[in-house]
Amino acid sequence: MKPVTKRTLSLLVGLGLGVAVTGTAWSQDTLQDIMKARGLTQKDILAAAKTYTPSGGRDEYIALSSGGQSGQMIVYGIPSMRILKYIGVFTPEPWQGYGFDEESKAVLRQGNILGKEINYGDTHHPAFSETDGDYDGKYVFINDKANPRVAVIDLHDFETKQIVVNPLFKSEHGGAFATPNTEYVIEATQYAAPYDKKYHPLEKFNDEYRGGVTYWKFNKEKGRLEPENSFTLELPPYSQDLSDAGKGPSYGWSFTNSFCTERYVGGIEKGRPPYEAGCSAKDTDFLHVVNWKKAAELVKAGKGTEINGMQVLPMDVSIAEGILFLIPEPKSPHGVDVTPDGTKIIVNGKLDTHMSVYDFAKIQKAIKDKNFEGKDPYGIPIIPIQDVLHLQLEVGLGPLHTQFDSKKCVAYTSLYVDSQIVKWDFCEGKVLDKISIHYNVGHLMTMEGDTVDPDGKYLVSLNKLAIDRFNPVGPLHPQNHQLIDISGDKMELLYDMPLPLGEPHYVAAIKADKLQPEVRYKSGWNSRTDSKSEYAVRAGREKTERTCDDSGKCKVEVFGSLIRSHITPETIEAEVGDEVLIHLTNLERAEDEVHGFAMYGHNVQLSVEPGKTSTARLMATEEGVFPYYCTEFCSALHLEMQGYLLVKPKGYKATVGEGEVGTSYTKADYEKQVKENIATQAVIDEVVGFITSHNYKDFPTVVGLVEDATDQLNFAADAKAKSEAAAAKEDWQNAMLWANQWWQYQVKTADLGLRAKTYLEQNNAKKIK
Ligand code: RUQ
Ligand code: CUA
Repeated sequence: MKPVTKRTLSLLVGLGLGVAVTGTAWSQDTLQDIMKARGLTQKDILAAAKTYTPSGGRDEYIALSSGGQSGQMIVYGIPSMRILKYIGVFTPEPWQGYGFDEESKAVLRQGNILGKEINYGDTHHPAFSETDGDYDGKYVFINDKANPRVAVIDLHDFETKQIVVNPLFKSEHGGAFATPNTEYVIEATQYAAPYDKKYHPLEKFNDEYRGGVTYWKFNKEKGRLEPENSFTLELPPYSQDLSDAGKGPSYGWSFTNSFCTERYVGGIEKGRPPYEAGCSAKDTDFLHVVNWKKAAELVKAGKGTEINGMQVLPMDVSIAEGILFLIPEPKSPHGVDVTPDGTKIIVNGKLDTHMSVYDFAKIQKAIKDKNFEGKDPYGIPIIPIQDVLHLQLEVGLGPLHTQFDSKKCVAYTSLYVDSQIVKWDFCEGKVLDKISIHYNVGHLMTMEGDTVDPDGKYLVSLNKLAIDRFNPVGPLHPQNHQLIDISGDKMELLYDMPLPLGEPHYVAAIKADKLQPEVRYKSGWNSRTDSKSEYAVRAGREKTERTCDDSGKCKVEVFGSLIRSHITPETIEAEVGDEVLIHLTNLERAEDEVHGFAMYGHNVQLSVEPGKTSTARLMATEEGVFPYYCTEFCSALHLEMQGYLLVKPKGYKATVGEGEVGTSYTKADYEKQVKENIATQAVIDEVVGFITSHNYKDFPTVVGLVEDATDQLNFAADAKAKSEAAAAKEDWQNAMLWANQWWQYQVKTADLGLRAKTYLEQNNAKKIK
């Protein structure tokens, strides 16, 4: 194999040269020159070394970020801060075909509200599924504030699998939070509203408007939320906010804070002071303390009331059964966070400069002793704050959210107004360090920082304002995720990453090795239901059917395939008025090759990853010619991966003869092509010889490539036979075209074979014969 030998040789030479170049290009002088030219300090270089990930390198953590009002999620690596993927969740995402193929539409449309298609979401808080309070790498949940919904994303393929609509709430901010074994995913209301869908005047706010917290039951085996096994705790019309689930000693309990417990109703049009004044008049609001384990048992025992199909535990039941309590918390707090050991609950002041650390054991004692200072207007017992506080500590202006370090008692809190992160000790009540960020930090996140076992190492500050940090791109600025090294005593700012997709509220990071995403689907797979697609097709079994019902309505149904580099079928014929269903299965078995499918004028765009079956549905309302093609540059012949949908007028009778299309070919053309094919076959044989003489079966990637190559080689044999049959009839036109097709398959075989060979060489495959 000459070309390959040459390549291998040049690779070796390249490596040798690489060493030599390393010696000079990065010598002291050169580095200093670059530092000087770019105005970099020693500290900058150190920060760069901590984040720079050489080509091919991997990140230690994978972050899943809310995409804010883009309704998507953002996946990026830490410490490199390289964006890896956007995941369509509540919003159509054409690259992934999300909201364009019928399979994903079925998921997106689960999120319809009042019969209306909702095509965006205001995503806030991603939550990883947990086992024993630690991330297990299986699922991630995300909520939608604008239209109270929760979505499930499966981490085996990073696709959205389910959307559930809260049937009671009209607004929701405090979701999604998982309980320690993902028994439930917690979602709390924000702006109170009546549970029913009727008109109720604002004057009836106290009596007919309600807050609440929903516990969505999660089925871990199926990977789906179960609305029928979920329940909601009815709560007063306070603006419930974030929640956190207890763990360790506080397992079975959850904590939800609130603001606007004044139950203020604005109306500046009527001369009333605005919401912001009326909602922050009191000095304290309420932390809701809920025994969710007992609540679930009560619902099971039939103590709930069904409203809009959901089990609701009325307030009087929760009060009588002793599962719901309130504790005052300083003025309009924001996040509530349970410490990793589950003994303390930390409330962030927002309009108060203090952090309030509550002691769970003291809360339990107060409940046991019935030590209440009174009741709220709905009869919920109020636990006196001074009896359950561990401590309060002044940390700065606008504390919003807290995350934890691997070091015991160490927490980090975002200070929105000060634009700082404060590191502090929640056991002793000491400020340890502060660092300025740019600017207006909302959430912050440490590695696995809300689990029972935080990793420390890095912190990401999610800043709302990126003004002056990046090249200007108009009045709408990106957000700024700043990476901070927290491994030492002092926090060190390492990197600024602009995030140009909505306002990401929260992000959670998981150790990368906990994720084992698949590289391809089982053949003929509906990825949204995670089951075999009824429309899957095997190679050579592609077909198109046109059927009409008694009313004369016709349907064209294509069971087609995609494989380098053609779409089967290459022509689809329909008549005006037909419904056209195009099911496409990607037959590639190697890891990489996704094919797309786009068509003129019909809003069709599929992403068909290896093994996947996707369906495009369209109505042929107009006659015409509609080219379609593959949208991924999948091989050298990708541009030729094309075809036509021909929509004929109704009852169209062919009047034009078949005719000759394109160029004519001669016997000489055919013979020239055959000669080339024979030479190509020699190359293939050599590559095959190399692969089969090595232990390629030990490499799943290579096995996939070999399977795909074998497919192509079989297609080549078929085309060869057709070309020879045509040549026997001296039909040089078809003989030449089929000979060329035979060569196309050979090229694809060779391409796959060479990739397999390179892989074997790079991974030190052993010679076996
Ligand atoms: S919130 S910036 Cu939507 Cu989590 Cu606090
Ligand atoms: Cu498939 Cu381009």
